[in-house]
Amino acid sequence: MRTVAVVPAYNEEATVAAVLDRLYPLVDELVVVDDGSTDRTRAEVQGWLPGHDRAALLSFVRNRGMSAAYYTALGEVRRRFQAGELDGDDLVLTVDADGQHDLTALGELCRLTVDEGLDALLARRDLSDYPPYKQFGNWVVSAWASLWAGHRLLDVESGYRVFRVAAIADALDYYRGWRYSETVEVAVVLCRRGYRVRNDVLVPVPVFRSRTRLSDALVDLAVIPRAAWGVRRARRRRTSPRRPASRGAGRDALAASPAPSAPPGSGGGR
Ligand SMILES: Nc1nc2c(ncn2[C@@H]2O[C@H](COP(=O)(O)OP(=O)(O)OP(=O)(O)O)[C@@H](O)[C@H]2O)c(=O)[nH]1
Ligand SMILES: [Mg+2]
Repeated sequence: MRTVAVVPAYNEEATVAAVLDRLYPLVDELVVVDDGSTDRTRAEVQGWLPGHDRAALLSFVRNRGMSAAYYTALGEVRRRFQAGELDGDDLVLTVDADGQHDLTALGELCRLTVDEGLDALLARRDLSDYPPYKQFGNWVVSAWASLWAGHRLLDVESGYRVFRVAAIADALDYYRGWRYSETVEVAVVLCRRGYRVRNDVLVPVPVFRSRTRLSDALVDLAVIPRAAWGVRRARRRRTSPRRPASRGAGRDALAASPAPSAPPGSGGGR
């Protein structure tokens, strides 16, 4: 089982190299996505890369948002999975570049994912030291997401996550994400697709830093129903006898492919 870490970074010159230093020994591969940073983030990563041959840097010329950074890196994971370079049971880990995620918990998160046969473990950040408005916002978004996911989610905005490769590759067909919405969309999509998701494992948060705004929470609230409906619409299309043979053929081929991307409960899961 391989582990591939994805680290989106936007203007994180102060912390990114230290995060990569700590993360590198814990994983098999590491991909940093520099999201068009305007500070020295890219230079920091480029300076760090020599001697770390299991790591790679993807760079955007201009800032495209956290969701685009994730989508690009995870799309590459899906491509490698489809090419047979990664196994469906390999793990993808996502970690912020700002030092907000306590990496001493990473081994335990991976162990739980494997031992419990989970498709995704979204670590629940201990936000008790965060301001009340931030905790309340997180609670509202998580409660709203739970409603649409049909599964209790306790910190749906968490970017500290472990995914089984086959599950995340499948989920990419159902969302794209905008600004910060990738985290909430992928959680809802995975639950609606019937994957085994946990979001209750509490991890400490070593540093307080928050750049998200009220408008980001509003975007998240708006896209959650869209993510749930996207899964439902795709299911309908796939079962509809009136669907023209050529429409959506590529996606159908992926969903109909045997075991790896089929969710549990549909007959092809682990
Ligand atoms: N803010 C921001 N972060 C980005 C962007 N693109 C990539 N990132 C990275 O995405 C990760 C998450 O961003 P944060 O701003 O920490 O967001 P968060 O941790 O979900 O939210 P908070 O709990 O408010 O900190 C960090 O590693 C960022 O560097 C972007 O366009 N804006
Ligand atoms: Mg963060």
